[in-house]
Amino acid sequence: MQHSTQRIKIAVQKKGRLTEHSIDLLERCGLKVTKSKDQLICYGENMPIDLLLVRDDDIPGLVSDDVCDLGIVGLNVVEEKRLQLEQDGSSGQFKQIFELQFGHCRLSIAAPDGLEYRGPESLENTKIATSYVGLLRNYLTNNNIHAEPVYFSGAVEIAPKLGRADFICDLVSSGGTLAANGLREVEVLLQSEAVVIQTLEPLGSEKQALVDKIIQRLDGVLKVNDSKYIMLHAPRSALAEIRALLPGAEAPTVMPLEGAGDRVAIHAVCRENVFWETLENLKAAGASSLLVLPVEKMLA
Ligand code: PRT
Ligand code: ZN
Repeated sequence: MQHSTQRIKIAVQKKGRLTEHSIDLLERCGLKVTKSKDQLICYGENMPIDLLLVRDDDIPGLVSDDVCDLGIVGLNVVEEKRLQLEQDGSSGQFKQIFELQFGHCRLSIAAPDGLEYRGPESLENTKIATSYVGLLRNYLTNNNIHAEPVYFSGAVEIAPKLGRADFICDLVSSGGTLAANGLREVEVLLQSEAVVIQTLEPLGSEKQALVDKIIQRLDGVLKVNDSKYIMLHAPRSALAEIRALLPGAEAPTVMPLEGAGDRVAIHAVCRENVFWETLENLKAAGASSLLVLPVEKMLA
C-alpha cells in the first residue's frame, strides 16, 4: 500500500482552455485517473498522483501554500501572482520547473483602431483596462510611463467603447477578439504558455523522485510530438549527403542489405517533422523505399 502522505497533488484547471491538454499530457505520461463524484479530484489509479481540479487563478496560491505539490497553469497567471506576492512582502513561494508548449498566448496592450500610436509615450496619462494589474504596473514602471490601470475582471475589450479606458491590456492568441472589437495590438508585455510550477517546500526524497520522473516523462512526451522515425535504402556512398538531409537526427543506424551490393538500410529518429520536400531531396540523393513513422514514446 502507498502511504497517503506520499501522494503527489497536482493542481489542474477544472474547466477551461488548459484542462483537456493538461490531463491528456499527464495521461500520455502513463497516469490513469478516475474523477471523484463531486468532480473536484481525479484520483490516480496506477501512480500515487492525484489531480485537484480548480480555477486557474487559484493554482499558484495552492502551490505556494503547499496544498498542492505541483500546478499546471499559464505563465501569465504565474507571473501576475508572483508580482502580487512580492507586493505583499512574501517573495514568490513557488518555482517554475517546466514549459509545456501549449496554451500559447501573449499579454498585450491594444489601442482602438482610430487612435494614433507613436510608441509607449502614447500611453502617458491614459487609462488602461486590464485583469493583469500587476504585470501592467510592472511594465509601466519599467518603462517610466505614468498611466492608470483600470481593473476589469472580464470582457476587457469593451472598456474603450464604454469610455472606461483609452487602451486595454489583455491576452491575445489569434488576434480575432481584438479585431472584432476594433482594437489593434501595439505592445507585447509577456509571451505565455502553460508551465509546471512546484512548491518551494522541500518534498522529501520519495516525492521529489516521483516529481522528477513525471517531468522526465513530460519531456519525453513533448520531444516526440514532432519526432518521426524514418527508414530508407540508399547507396553507402551517399551516406554523408543523406545524413545532412535528415532533420534533427542523431547518428542513424546503418545496416547492410542482403544481396543488394553497395545499398544499405538507414534508420533514424528525426526530432523535427519530416516534410515531403525532405523526402524528395533524399530521393534525389539516391534514397529509395522511404518510410516515415510517428514516434510514440522516447526515453533519452
Ligand atoms: O474558470 P477559470 O478561471 O479557470 O478560467 P479562465 O476563464 O480564467 O481561463 P481560460 O480557460 O479562458 O484560459 C486559461 C489560460 O489559457 C489563460 O490563463 C492563458 O494562459 C491561456 N490562453 C491561451 C488564453 C488564450 N490563449 C486566450 N486567447 N486565455 C485567454 N484567451 C482569451 C483572451 O482573454 C481574449 O478574451 O481569448 C481572447 C483572445 O483570443 P483571440 O484568439 O481572439 O486572440
Ligand atoms: Zn481564471
